[in-house]
Amino acid sequence: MHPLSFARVSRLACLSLVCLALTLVAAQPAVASSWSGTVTDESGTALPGVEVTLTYLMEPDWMEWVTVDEDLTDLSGAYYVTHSGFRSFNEYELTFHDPTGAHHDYVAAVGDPTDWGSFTLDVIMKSTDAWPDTTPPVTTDNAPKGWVTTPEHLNMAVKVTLTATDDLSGVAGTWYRVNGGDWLQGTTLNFAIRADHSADGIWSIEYYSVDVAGNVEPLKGCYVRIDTTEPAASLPAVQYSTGTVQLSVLDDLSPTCTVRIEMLRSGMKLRKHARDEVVATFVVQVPADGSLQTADLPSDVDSRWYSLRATATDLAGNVQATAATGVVHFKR
Ligand SMILES: [Ca+2]
Ligand SMILES: [Ca+2]
Repeated sequence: MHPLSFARVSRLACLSLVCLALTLVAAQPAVASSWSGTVTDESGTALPGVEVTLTYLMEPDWMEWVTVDEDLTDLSGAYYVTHSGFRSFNEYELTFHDPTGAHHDYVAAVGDPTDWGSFTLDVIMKSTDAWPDTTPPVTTDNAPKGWVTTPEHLNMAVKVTLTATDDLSGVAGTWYRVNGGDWLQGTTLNFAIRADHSADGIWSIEYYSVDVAGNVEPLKGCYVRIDTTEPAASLPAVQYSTGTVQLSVLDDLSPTCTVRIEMLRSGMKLRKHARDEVVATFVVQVPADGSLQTADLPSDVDSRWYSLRATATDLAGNVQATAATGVVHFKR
């Protein structure tokens, strides 16, 4: 046997390192989720031949449910479904269908991308003969109760999840529509929030669910209100007053705004080197449609010139960043 040359040993060593690296890459576990368990009837008897389907509500086409894996339960009622890849989905569901029709379909709304790993889910499928189901499902929403504003939510989305439950036959599906549009089937709605304010608005959501027995839930509803735009108060440059000031406020979504008005002892008759000094502050609630409004001045201010600063706050809590300014000559 020939002794190995140094060059050949080096080449073999390099090759071994490459093989080792490839092995390490191959051994790296793919990002995957899997669900397994058994399907039985109410008496605990295994149900073979049940169709198990794993579906994802995909992004960016988040209206579309996509089947990613299917399995049939074996003789012991066991199933296994899995998915590998990235977390490019919003929500997933496991559905169980008994093709013999002897048992109600079962839908497990099992979660969102934060769930990632191996899960066990044992399912009891109820007999279609057991009880007549005359009660519709109950659906709830998790829409935010108040306004969604800037800045902490910018460039994100408000996600509303509809959760339906049904005691007997199980939920067959949930439908919703936004602002009276087309009815769509699904349980997840996303409302964008954009830094350029282009997604501001008020959306009304109507929804209902139907159970496997065909009972239809009465319509329910909720709102998503997104306002990332600050209101704008404005003042006439110069006004003469015997007890009131005029102002106007504009906001796209709030019908009224709160305006804080400061009166400063300065303005057109400002003494040289005198500093602005706030002598009175008052708050008024006015329509935010841009129309000219009149507010009473505090009763205890002296007759003289004042600078005015007005800052509006809309119903969502957005505050005008740059105060409106003007001057007023007040004389009783
Ligand atoms: Ca029912
Ligand atoms: Ca606003």
